[in-house]
Amino acid sequence: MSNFTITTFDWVPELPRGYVRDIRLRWALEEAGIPYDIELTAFNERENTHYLHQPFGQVPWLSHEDKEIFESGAGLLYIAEHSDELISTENSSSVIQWLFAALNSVEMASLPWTILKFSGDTFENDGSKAIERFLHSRLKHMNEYLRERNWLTEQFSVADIAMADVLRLVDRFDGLKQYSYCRKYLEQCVSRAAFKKAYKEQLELYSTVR
Ligand SMILES: N[C@@H](CCC(=O)N[C@@H](CS)C(=O)NCC(=O)O)C(=O)O
Repeated sequence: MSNFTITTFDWVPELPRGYVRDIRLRWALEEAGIPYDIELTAFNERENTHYLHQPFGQVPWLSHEDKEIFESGAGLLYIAEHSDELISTENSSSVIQWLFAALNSVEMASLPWTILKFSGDTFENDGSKAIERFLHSRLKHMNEYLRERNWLTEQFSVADIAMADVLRLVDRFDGLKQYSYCRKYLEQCVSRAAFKKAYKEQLELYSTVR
């Protein structure tokens, strides 16, 4: 099998290091035991060709054989198709629905909140308060769902990779304080060897390249 390649930025500011979404693909490939290469694309001066791979000028994208996939969620599904570890035929619809829930129900609420946090907002105006309420309305239900569960579906899957990565960013800004089951779930996810390796290697990349 020819190698998978993940393309990510050649540099990012300090704050997002460890949180660049290539980590989702690294993590999945590590879980699956599939070898992969990392290629770099310029962060500061995005070349026109970047948009041929990722129409929004973002990262990551995944390349394999004659295929190229942008959107980390699509990349996760593609990797799952090449591994029995990350999606099983009996529960694929359940994994797919939870992968979408991670990106379309939870990350949809968490991302505006983390952008406000990144920018130092103090959550005093009505707009910010509404975004905070939106996030908590999602976390409240996630916490309940995770009360009796180790993983989103019967076994660890790409949906857990997406959900854990979404929750990780919320946790970074202490947003999971009141959600003990979310915290326990996240802890279980990030204590996996595959995550630790993916995380370490992303940090190493940004500490050595410029
Ligand atoms: N929905 C996209 C989001 C990708 C994304 O936000 N990538 C960030 C890095 S984690 C990025 O490229 N940021 C730079 C930018 O938006 O210009 C995915 O999941 O792949």
